[in-house]
Amino acid sequence: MSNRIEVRVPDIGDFNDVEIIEVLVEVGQSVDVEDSLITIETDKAAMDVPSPHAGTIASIAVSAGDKVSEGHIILALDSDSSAQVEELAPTAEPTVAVTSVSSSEAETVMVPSLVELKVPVLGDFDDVEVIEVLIEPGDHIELETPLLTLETDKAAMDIPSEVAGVIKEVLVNVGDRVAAGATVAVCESHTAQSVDATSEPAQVEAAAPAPPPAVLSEPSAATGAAPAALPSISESTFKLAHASPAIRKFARELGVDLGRVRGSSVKSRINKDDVKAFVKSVMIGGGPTAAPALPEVPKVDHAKFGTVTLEPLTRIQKISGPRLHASWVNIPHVTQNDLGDFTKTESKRKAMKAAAQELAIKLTPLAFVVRACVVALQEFPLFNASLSNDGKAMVMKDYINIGFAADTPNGLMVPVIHNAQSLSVLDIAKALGELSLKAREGKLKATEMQGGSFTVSSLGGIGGTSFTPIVNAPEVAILGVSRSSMQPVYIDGEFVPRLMLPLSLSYDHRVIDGASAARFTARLAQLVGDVDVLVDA
Ligand code: CAO
Repeated sequence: MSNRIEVRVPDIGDFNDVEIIEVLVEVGQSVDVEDSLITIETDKAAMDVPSPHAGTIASIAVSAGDKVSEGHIILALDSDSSAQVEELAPTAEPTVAVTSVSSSEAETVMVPSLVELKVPVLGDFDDVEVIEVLIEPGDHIELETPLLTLETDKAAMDIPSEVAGVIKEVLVNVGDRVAAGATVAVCESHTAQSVDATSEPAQVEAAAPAPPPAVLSEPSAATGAAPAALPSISESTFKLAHASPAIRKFARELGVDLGRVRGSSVKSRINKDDVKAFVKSVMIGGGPTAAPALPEVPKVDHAKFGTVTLEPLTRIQKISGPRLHASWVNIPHVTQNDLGDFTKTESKRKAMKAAAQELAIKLTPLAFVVRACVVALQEFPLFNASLSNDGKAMVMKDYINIGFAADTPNGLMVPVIHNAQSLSVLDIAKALGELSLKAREGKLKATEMQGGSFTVSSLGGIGGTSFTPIVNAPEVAILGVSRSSMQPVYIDGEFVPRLMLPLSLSYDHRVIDGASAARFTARLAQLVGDVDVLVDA
């Protein structure tokens, strides 16, 4: 004989007459504990009713479209031991989903127990940093629900739960370091146990249904607007997004392209709230985190047209590429071009060059340009500022830290000259030489590439007449310098030969308007020729 169990609608909060939108099982089907039986929908959310026992579906008492309330019989289930069907009134205990009665001596009940959730063996790693805690007390978790994200120097990994249940206590915080075996949380889990049916009836509990999912369509319902479609996932940008495996899975479930989501956690890592905020902003018709869908670049099988070889990107290219791309797609760029009369400054540079060389300093035009930028930035502090993370304010800085693009065998690097406001042209030239040497040798420290407030990209040693540098976000402006050349300039009624230096200022048009940029660039053009200010200041 089998043990027949009647499965009823569990406590579903304040809802009555809730519609069944899907019956997920059929007669004769085998189910495991926690397998979903039906999906019901309230006006706030859809939720699945899980099976409290393993067994075979004997009969189904409901159909899609039926309205049910707590205690309503859903179906009968034959579990392994002998039994007879007996209908029971719904229990008052909130988490009771089903009661079972057996004519035999023993019956199976779900008994709660506290389980310590521990960090598993982490391969070669121990003492690993917790970068995200994904659970909190009261959370209902399933088998494999991610609990934490850990980050080694090689990768981020999620620690999944080995049991289903309810989190009672969380024992770690972001920033803690853990090793294999460390207890991270305590979970109340329910395990099947045989009890004597002749003894006092045991409190029979099954896990309550999972909490309702976030009601993502609510905003559009509230505004009355038709929900917008989420842009499709671009695998190339999704792959590059800074997010843990759990968040990637969550994003895939919702169809969210992580490449478009702005991360608000440490190091701009994307968390669950960022994904929800992105969906919300798309649903209500766009917002700061919603970007229009980018068309995909066509994928071509180049080998079809001849022999090809693959050369992997360098580590620096892998880092700088996504950053440049992020700046390019997030910042509305405008480039303002101007020419500075560099004639007098070049004469001065030549005059100073030998003395500088004795100090082992290579004095190039760039040092004068950087010095001119410092003076201009002191006069126009907005160009030295950043937009705050929430996009609601400008972060004004009392320091001027000039980054400069350096071409190295491994790719583009941007060392930073800190506190350039207190450096002379010679000091700047010395810093340029030392930092670019370190960059080429791959010896820059992280701190020597951080904290920039304005960037200069000079291609003057190579050539060109102008170019569009990409703003080094979160900075708001960048100066491109091209090669100076002798040009006829009309002064006091006649053309005279002058050494003209091309300047190209790209700026973030969200925070800098065109007139300000033209004034800043014009002032800079004036300053690069004002040798007295540059050298004596
Ligand atoms: N006009 C004319 N000549 C210039 C010049 C300019 N604007 N800028 C530099 N020069 C000359 C220098 O005087 C030097 O000539 P001498 O050896 O005869 O004195 C020569 O060009 C080479 O200069 P340099 O490149 O060694 O030194 P620098 O200070 O100008 O630049 C650095 C240093 C690190 C910025 C440079 O080596 C570099 O890497 N540039 C590339 C930056 C880059 O890649 N930008 C693009 C970023 S976006 O992809």
